[in-house]
Amino acid sequence: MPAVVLVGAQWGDEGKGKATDLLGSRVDYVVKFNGGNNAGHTVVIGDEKYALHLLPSGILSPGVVPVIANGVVVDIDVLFEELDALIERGVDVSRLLVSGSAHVIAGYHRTIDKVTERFLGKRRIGTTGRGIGPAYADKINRVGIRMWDLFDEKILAEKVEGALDQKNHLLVKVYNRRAITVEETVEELLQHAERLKPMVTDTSLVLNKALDDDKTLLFEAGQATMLDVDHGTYPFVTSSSATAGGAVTGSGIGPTRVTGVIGVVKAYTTRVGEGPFPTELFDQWGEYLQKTGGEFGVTTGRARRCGWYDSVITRYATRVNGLTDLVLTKLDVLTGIEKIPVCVAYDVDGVRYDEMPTDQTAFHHATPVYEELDGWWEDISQARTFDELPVNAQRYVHALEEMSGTRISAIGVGPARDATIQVH
Ligand code: 2SA
Ligand code: GDP
Ligand code: MG
Repeated sequence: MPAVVLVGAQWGDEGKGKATDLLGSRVDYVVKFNGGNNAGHTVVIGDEKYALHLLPSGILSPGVVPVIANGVVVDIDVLFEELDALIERGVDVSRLLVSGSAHVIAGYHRTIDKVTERFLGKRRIGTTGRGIGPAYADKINRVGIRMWDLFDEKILAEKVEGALDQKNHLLVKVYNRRAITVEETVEELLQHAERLKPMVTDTSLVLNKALDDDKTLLFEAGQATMLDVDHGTYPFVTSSSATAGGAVTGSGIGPTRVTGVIGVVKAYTTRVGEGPFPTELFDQWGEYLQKTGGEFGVTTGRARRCGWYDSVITRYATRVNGLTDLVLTKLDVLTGIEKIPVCVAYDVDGVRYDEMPTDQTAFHHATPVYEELDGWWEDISQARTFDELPVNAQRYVHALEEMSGTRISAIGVGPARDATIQVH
């Protein structure tokens, strides 16, 4: 009964969508346990390219049961937009299950997300503007709306009233916006309630039964370790638990049932949104990685910030997630660079740090200590075994493996499903 968690080891967009899709043929359930439609996962199957946001990437694998678990925040309009777009492309989405305990993103969450960012000015987080933070804030503040609430109009109206109480005060008095009415929100939320009803269930019960029946489960994280609300670069993080522990609270399975944790890591580093990033490049190499790697946000289209590989981050991700394996992606993007710098430690005001400083002031002051590895010139996009990689590419992989302390079990050499080298 394997239950494997797949997480991003950096700041997101490591290629979790592709990795999930690859494992899709071997699993029975793919579970999204955190975040919402802030995520952007790209899956390339033959000539077809899919960009998934709210739906788990496993929805593209025939026979897999995709699950949106309790830890997710759901924008119902987006859910149906995404489902309809997939149906139009011939994808069978009929097995989707949604947790009744998942929280709802309402129009007021999107509004508050946007006005807060504007209000913060240069202290802004650089959110995706999808209402994620305000929806989680309501959850923690115990004024959230859950899926179950949509099926009792009286309860829903009461809860919406409670949720709007303080928000309207803030919107009108602080942000100079109009008040949002209970009626318009209830109407918005009930729009798809009937269509939603058959999908909504106790997904914790479903998943535990599946484990009892020896089914295989894959838990697909949105965002990544460095964006985790506890373990990331707070406050420049998302509002959910994007690390492996989040799979447990976010789905209602016990920690003893998790059998493996895969970290997905890019052969270099990217970040979208604000916040510290020690290996960020501001020269032609940053531009080179951005262009060659096609580094643009899948949800917002924003250009991603780019930098060299940072092994301090991967060591940290190994530790806080308990990683058992790494999937290294985008190795092909590094082809043609004579010397590839890799960050092995930080210098913080003259002091060397081999481990991640969790004191954010120190992290903001961290400058990378680089080691240079020899590059390769051969096109590696057609390599399908480790031996087919040029010696220097093999050395690069082994060096990363050693620095992170986790074995690299697969290597991505292109966006397509088959552009992958299985190592273990
Ligand atoms: P939010 O909207 O509250 O979750 O934003 C908070 C921070 O989390 C970052 N974040 C992301 N970082 C990388 N990729 C994400 N998904 C999209 C993608 C992003 C896009 O796949 O490209 O299209 O811009 C994602 N989602 C959230 C965000 O940038 C903030 O730093
Ligand atoms: P996710 O959020 O972690 O699922 O990643 P994204 O889909 O946001 O971004 C990863 C991007 O890299 C997508 O455009 C993928 O198609 C692409 N990709 C994934 N693996 C590889 C790889 O090994 N090589 C190349 N060149 N592209 C890859
Ligand atoms: Mg992404």
